[in-house]
Amino acid sequence: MVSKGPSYALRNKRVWVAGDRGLVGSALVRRLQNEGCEILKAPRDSVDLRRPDQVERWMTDTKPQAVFLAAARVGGIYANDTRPAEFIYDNLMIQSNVVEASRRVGVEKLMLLGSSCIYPRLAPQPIPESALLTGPLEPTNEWYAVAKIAGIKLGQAYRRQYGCDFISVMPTNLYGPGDNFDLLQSHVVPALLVKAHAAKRSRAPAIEVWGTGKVRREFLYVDDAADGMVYLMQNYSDEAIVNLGPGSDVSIVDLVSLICNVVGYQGEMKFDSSRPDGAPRKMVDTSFAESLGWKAHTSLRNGLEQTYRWYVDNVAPDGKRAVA
Ligand code: GFB
Repeated sequence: MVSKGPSYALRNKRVWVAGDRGLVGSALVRRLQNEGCEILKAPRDSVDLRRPDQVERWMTDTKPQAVFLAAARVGGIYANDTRPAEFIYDNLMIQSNVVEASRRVGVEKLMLLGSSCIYPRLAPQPIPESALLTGPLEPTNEWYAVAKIAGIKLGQAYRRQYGCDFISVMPTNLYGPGDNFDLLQSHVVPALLVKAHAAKRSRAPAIEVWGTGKVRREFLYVDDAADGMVYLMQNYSDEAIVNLGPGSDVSIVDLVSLICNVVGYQGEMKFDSSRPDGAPRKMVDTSFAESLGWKAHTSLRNGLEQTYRWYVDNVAPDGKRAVA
């Protein structure tokens, strides 16, 4: 039986969002604005989270009481597959340094962020938290997954040996404002928004879609993810990991159709089967998070519309920022 643990209010606390400029970190900063806490952000030029001395100095100086570890080396299927050393080394170092320094400076509560790719490639669907370490990983992201599994185990070990209140959440594929729209680094949602937008502007007859388009993914809007993380930080305290997702998935073909509809592009899809598909499916079982009192609420269409608007306003070469 998992205990819910006492409520941990963030009000008036010093809360460090590690990775505040990333997709998840920036959403956490937006969400935490409602909690009446002091949000700490580490300066990028002087705090390299891969360096233990720099992390410990920053935490000793700033004394955070709560930490969201949203900093990570992340990327889509191509980036994961082609830069395995960075994905395993950077993530192992960032997690180890922040977890150990959190123990040393007496952080009251810390949340580690994992990913649904920690589960076996052929896990039962929807994937329960108990599927962790029950089978082989998806090869295109095993380096990242191994690092994230080590992060989970690190948090659990510190809870057992030192009594640290460290918890871990496993979100599904995330998307939203602040995402990375570089085609060689990005995940499928930002990549297809960029491609559909460019094809619409140039009146191209088709856009390129990697793989077969038959695999399925579950997409969680990043502001929902941040809401779930803040909720669990305040209401959950135990060793077991917690899945976060909207509770439904979609094939890549259907996702791309929806993206084209949101962008207003009416051309064809051209599938590049020389590119990998990755895992056939990875939809998580969210019943544990629901039993703790949290549920996502943004529909995929609504989330894509908001993400597209943000892309046009902030990143697109022909967008407002470029014009201003
Ligand atoms: O989002 P994505 O890169 O990550 O790819 P994964 C999802 C699916 O979309 C794959 C297909 O089947 C891709 O082949 N896809 C189609 C595309 N067109 C494109 C495109 O233009 N760009 C991209 N990126 N994909 C990641 C992991 O896997 O999921 C990470 O590599 C992380 O470790 C993340 O866990 C959540 O879902 O396949």
